[in-house]
Amino acid sequence: MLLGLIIFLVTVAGWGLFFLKPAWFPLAITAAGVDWDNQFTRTLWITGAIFTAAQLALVWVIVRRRKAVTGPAKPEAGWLEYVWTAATAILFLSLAFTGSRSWASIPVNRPGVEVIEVYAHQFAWHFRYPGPDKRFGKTALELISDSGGNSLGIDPRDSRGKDDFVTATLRVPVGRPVLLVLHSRDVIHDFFVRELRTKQDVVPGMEIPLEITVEKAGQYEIACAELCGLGHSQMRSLLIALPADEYDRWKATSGVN
Ligand SMILES: [Cu+2]
Repeated sequence: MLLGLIIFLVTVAGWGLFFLKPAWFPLAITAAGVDWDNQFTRTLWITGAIFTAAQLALVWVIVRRRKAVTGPAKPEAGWLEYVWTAATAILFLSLAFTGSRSWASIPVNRPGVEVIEVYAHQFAWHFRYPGPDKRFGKTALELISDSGGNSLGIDPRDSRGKDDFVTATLRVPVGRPVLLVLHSRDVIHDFFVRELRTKQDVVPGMEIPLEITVEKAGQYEIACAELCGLGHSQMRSLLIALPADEYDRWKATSGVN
């Protein structure tokens, strides 16, 4: 009986956490993020209902067992096994299908989208903008010099890079897509912004594209979500989403930041 009570209380506590939401996600700031949240909520409602039904059935069985059951055991209902196995399979496949549809809606490498380069290294983030010519200058590993103020290894001989500028916070325009191209110069890092609902590994030797369209102005924390060394917990920056006209003004005046 005590066990039945404990199971019942655990179930009620589960409902409480779901409905009262003492701790929950911050609001999503992209259309894709809202879509994933809806998918998550749908999944939680369905699995929550099944969880509740299963827990209550368990409580019922525990309570009922106290009234001594005697007599010959009933034969098992084989068809029931088929029913719940098939129902579970259909349910999970439909959730996987709707989920994969919403994941597949992420755009990849569309032409004409503004590119911003993201550089991760132990233990900081840098962001490079191409300047008015909209082209990035070359970079080279051997040119990297933290003490010389060139932590990305930008090649000063490449004229395309003359107007590039590098910032310590990531500014993006609201309502306009930008393509982040992620680089790491040392170990694996992970670009994580809770409000984007996105975690993307940043792998040395690779250029990883990540398109985002932020719909809500504000400041959001960028954290590294891959344990990358002793300073990992300090590896943070800010994503600042500005109204598009303000962003354009900022960019126009940001040869030096
Ligand atoms: Cu890290």
